Amino acid sequence: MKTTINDVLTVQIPTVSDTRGKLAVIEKDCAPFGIQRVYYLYDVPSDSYRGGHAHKKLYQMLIALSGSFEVHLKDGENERKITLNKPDKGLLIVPGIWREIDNFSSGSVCLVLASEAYDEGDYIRDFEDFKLFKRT
Ligand code: T46
Repeated sequence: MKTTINDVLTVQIPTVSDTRGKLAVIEKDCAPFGIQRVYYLYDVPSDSYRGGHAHKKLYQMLIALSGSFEVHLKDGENERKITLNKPDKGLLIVPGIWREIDNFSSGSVCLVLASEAYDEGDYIRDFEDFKLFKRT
């Protein structure tokens, strides 16, 4: 699969702001895939390590609803680290990208919008298998 870390985009989530606070809206221009699933990580210990896998078909958008964490991306050739720390910033991760998530701040919440229902068969959880997948 030919996707690279340069295909991973940081997206500005449109936000309506007034004296009562802020309201962020995600519609299809912002998350350019049909959202089939929403889940979130919370109560994450600061030394926790999550991810450590890639997906074959799944598109996802990660949002730091609260606090911050780091997302380490690999495409088999290059690496990139992105810190998510704003609820109006989404990270659009395309299929075929290895991700590891760590350095969670206290109370952080990672919201994930996903293009498919949960399917363990879509995961590549071994990095050597991932490198093989990228060569095909
Ligand atoms: C990703 C990062 C950001 C389910 O039963 N349904 C689900 O929708 C998901 C996502 C997970 N699970 C089960 C599978 C495992 O037994 O929950 C357990 C923990 O899943 P996992 O170890 O994959 O969790 P993370 O935080 O390492 O990864 C998750 C997503 O799986 C993954 O797609 O990109 O969050």
